[in-house]
Amino acid sequence: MKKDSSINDVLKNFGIYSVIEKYGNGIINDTYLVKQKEFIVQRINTNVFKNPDELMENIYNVTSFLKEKIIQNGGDPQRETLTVIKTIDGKNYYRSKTGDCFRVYNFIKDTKTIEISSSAQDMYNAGKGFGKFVSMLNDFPVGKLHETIKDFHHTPKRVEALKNAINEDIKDRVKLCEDDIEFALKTAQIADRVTNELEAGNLPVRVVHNDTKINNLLFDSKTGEPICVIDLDTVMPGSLLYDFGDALRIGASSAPEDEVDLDKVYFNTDLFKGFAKGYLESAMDKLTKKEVELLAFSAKLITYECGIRFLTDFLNGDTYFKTTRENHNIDRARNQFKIVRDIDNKMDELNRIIEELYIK
Ligand code: ADP
Ligand code: GN1
Ligand code: MG
Repeated sequence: MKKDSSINDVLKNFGIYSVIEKYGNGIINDTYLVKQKEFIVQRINTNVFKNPDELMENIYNVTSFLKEKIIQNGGDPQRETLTVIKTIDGKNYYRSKTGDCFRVYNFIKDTKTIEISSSAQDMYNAGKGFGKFVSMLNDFPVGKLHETIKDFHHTPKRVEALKNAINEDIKDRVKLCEDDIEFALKTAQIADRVTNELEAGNLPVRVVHNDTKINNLLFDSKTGEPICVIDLDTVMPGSLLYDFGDALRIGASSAPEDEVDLDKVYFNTDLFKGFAKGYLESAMDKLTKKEVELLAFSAKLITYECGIRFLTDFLNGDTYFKTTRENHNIDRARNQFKIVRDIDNKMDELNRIIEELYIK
């Protein structure tokens, strides 16, 4: 399925006859807006998500669970979580003859996404949104979830993948990024901190989102209040620290993750504080002492992890993340490493902010 026009044929399988256009800025799935009736249709990236049945079962179960919670809280279940539109034969997604997989959600109206945050108030709202999400899923049965991407946030395994890419050097690109590789390998000593604590049972395994990029949250376009957490492909068992850190990776950055002018790239402690305040207000009662202790560190860890994922993809020939220019992935990696360095310089201040916000 290459042409957007053929999306109309796909939509007939959902009983939808309408006009479509490309939508949003995601870099994994292909997202379309269905006009008039207002649906979102997405081609699932099956290179990334190998088992669409399990993936969609997760999303269906999680959104059904959230809908009940939202109703109990007096909210709007059509607006505050995604609604999976079934195919005319009752399936969670449609597989075309060529093997492409498509799903349809209700389009959530009067909302906006934030690509790069500029105010502590936006980040406070983001923190509330993601904090509420983890809080509402606190009693979702973890064992019911499939692992849609194995070891997604297992940072030490991401380091191993980087080392393999360096050794294989299939695109002869190691010579283009020796300094970046040196930084990545030197910093790898932080990689196992969270996985070790999880394995030792010192951190709880929870149902978490795992991809809390700030544009995976819809905000009310008028009030700026957080409305709906989207992009649920990676909802899996994991640590809440992954969500906290990942939201700050872009959310508290002064620039987009592919900004090449590194003088413009730094970690904004006011944005961090805004997010932490909102997150703790929504989820404080669920957090353990150990989790709180590692909140600031998690921003560094996940930014490092994302940086080495971009670097690995660059070395492997840009096969995972969508790229729109030469060197896109190495630019992203350098940007992330700049943030890692800056977080490191500001770590004492970040920990102090958390201490002040956390009410024991
Ligand atoms: P990707 O995995 O590629 O990031 P997303 O699921 O995040 O895909 O969707 C990409 C973008 O499409 C989002 O950032 C958001 O702007 C928009 N979007 C996705 N689902 C909806 C929805 N149900 N209602 C409104 N906008 C949506
Ligand atoms: C991808 O799907 P999207 O665009 O929200 C990626 C995240 C990365 C992010 C980097 C499934 O997020 O893990 O942090 O890009 N998602 C997947 O921008 O790999
Ligand atoms: Mg997304």
